[in-house]
Amino acid sequence: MRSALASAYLSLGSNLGNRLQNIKDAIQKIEKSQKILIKEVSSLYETQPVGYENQSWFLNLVIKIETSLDPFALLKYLLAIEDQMGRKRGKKWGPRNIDLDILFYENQVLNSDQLIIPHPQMDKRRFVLVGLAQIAPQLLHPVLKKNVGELLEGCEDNSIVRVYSEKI
Ligand code: PH2
Ligand code: MG
Ligand code: MG
Repeated sequence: MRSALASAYLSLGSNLGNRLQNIKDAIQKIEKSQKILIKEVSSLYETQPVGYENQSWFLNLVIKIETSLDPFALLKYLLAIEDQMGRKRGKKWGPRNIDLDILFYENQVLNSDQLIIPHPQMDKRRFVLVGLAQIAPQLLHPVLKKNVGELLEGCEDNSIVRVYSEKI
């Protein structure tokens, strides 16, 4: 018997180098895994940097996946893609050619040194919530007990998020 697949949502971002190609390459590498299926892809957004403002604008999108990997194995796979793509780890919240973050994994709540799920900043980041609300407005945040649409409505981050292309 095949074991059940888990649904998860990932945030992809890039603000260094060829941003569009970086996002495309990352999606291709994610798709290559036998253990991950991409189910939905949001529009691609161009977004004002949040946290550390003195850097280039990002391209961001959100994808829904199904996977047989547990959260830690998924994280390991995503970090390996970042490494393969030559990601240099510099300033926290600073420029990066590719960033692959786990937003949700089923309705699991996980607090470890390596990985926090749901992503601890997601409700404070318009660039995450806009893409996520596009593909999963009803999805419930298991800690905040609000759905993604409600989180977006209540989001105090007013940084600019504009559609860059409807389809990647
Ligand atoms: N990522 C960060 C910090 N700030 N701002 C935008 N607009 N998009 C990002 O992906 C982003 C950010 C750290 O991961
Ligand atoms: Mg990040
Ligand atoms: Mg990251």
